[in-house]
Amino acid sequence: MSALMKIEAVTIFPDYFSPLNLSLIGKAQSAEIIEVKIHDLRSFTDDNHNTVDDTPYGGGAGMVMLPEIWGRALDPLMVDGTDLIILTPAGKRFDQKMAEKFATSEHLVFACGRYEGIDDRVRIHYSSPEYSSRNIRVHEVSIGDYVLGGGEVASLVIIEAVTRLLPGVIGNPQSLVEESHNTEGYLEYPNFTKPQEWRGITVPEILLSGNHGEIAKWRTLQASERAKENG
Ligand code: 6GU
Repeated sequence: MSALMKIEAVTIFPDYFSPLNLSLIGKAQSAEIIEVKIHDLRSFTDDNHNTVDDTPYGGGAGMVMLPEIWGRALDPLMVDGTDLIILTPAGKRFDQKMAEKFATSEHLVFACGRYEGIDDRVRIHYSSPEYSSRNIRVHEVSIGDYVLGGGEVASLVIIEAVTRLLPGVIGNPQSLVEESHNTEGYLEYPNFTKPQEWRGITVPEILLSGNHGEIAKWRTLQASERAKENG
């Protein structure tokens, strides 16, 4: 039996997170494997316009999110053992290995900034010894080399990749075992199901042979062919 993982996100667009009530992640919530809580950053403002950003010191395009508002939102979430994930295109590239590491956390907090980002003092503050001594770690994470409008979709990507690794989320845990045998963490060979012939295309004969040794060899070869093509 594994402990409940708490997942929280702070965002100016809480509605972006409604897909978390669907499918595998929705079920993981019902099964109390994860608990999800979304916080509206604007609820921590105190001016009439609910301001969350301002122009950057030093000039330049875009707006930067205010550290004071972020501090108010994040302070109550920073319990011992928290992993604070700051989404930014300048962050460390998210991959399967990082998903596996986050899957061991008891508490993930996603700070979704707009793409120009959050005042860097927020990262600096929560990275200080006061927090690291309480087992609170800060991670700047990107999901790939392209620019999104904000961190919300990136957070959804990470939450889905992490949640499916938690015990009890995937119906057949053997699929996770097979994935983990692959260095990249996913199946790389092509798959086929019924019918044996579709639109004149037949399933490779070897897959019908029942010879599991030969099937494994064929799949390895196919995987390397595909890797060559897709780089
Ligand atoms: Cl985490 N944020 C933004 N704004 N753009 C991204 C990203 C994150 N990852 C890739 N592009």
